[in-house]
Amino acid sequence: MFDKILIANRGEIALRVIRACREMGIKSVAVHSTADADAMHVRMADESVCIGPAAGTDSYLCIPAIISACEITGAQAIHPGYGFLSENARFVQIVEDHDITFIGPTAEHIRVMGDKITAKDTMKDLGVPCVPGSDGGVPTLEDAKRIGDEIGYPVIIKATAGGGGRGMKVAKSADEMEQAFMTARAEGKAAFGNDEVYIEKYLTTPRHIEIQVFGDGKGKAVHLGERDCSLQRRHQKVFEEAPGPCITEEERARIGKICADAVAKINYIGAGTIEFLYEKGEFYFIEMNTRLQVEHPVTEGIFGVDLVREQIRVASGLPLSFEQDDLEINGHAIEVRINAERLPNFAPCPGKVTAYHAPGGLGVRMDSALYNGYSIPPYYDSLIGKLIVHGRDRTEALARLERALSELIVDGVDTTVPLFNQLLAEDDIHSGDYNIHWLEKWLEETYGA
Ligand code: MV4
Repeated sequence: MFDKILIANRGEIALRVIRACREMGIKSVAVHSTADADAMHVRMADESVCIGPAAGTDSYLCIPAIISACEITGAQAIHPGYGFLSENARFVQIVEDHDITFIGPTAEHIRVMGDKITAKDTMKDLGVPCVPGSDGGVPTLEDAKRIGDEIGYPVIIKATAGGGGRGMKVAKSADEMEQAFMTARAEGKAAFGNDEVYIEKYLTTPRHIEIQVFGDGKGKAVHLGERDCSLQRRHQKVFEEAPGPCITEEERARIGKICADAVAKINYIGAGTIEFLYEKGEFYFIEMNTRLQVEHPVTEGIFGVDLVREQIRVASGLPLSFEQDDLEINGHAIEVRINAERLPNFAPCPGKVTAYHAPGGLGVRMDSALYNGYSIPPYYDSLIGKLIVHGRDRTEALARLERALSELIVDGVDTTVPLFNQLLAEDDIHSGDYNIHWLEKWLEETYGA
């Protein structure tokens, strides 16, 4: 086992990893920008190193500075958290070339899953159900039109290097194909330097269901059920839950086994998430994320496992601490993302937090790096906390969420908390009757366009 791990991240996820390290008797090294000198992750780690100026590109994304911090402190492994360098295959290769262990998948798996066409090809070969569409890239407009006629409209054109909804265009009919195809290509080129696109049947009202998988890198893997992350605004998740309100035990077992078998077969190591669209009882693979996700705590809540601990274990060569048959779902968990943003436009709202009080009590977990008097810097993501509640069933979890939100105090900045109070008054939220378009429609009806 490692005796020192460097965390190449900030905020609540850096704390999350430091906590796992401390419970495992592993020393932690925080890295930080000049803007984060007073950040909680710096205070909570055993050691810290300043790696550059405020801008993320000059600090948390600066590979040479992070490698140097590892060498100076003698850290044997790097945990990347989410975002920043967590899915950067070149970074992983450099880390390994310096005889440092990357706590996550191999550079090759990150590369394969980072390109959506090779990801889909790989998953299809492994027996994972995919959205019907082009087999691979679509080089010309003529090809695109032929495929559109074959699979039937509406279709969606996606940039292979895309993500977060960028480089994605819907064509409702053949006469929209030229515009959609050209725009998707141009956006892929502009945003990612890659104009390769592929085409899928456009599913009109799916839910976003993602399966948590975990591999030991030696041909063994398990699944930890699904999360429903359909409540999103502009591809930013705001509310996530596990288990999915519409998924049966049989469906979970079936799709879960398909996913676990798939990642076992490629000797996948560490945490991964296989994303699906779910419509009319069918799962359709869209993408795989090769990192620990923001919403991992809802899975931890219902299975009672520490996913970061397992990441560290498998990275050091140990087996997972459980097998598939040991895993059993206990109750229901919900996470809401608390962002320093002003409603209704979700405009970032950095600034000084004049008062902070975290909720507590049975079934309440608050993952946040806030403290009284902390100044939220304007340079990074606006996520300032995740409130995760657990109950014996969904009804209890929703009541607990409402109760915990009533205890939370964040003064001095605007947050997304009022949004959650309003959502908790909606029948569709209580019945679980929502899809990927529900929140944007609701925001439009509630606040106007
Ligand atoms: C789709 C789709 C409908 N049909 N693919 C959006 C981000 C990217 N990860 C995939 N996305 C979608 N792919 C097909 N074939 C609808 C979306 C989509 C979406 C997916 C998940 C969660 C929220 C979404 C919001 C808009 C569109």
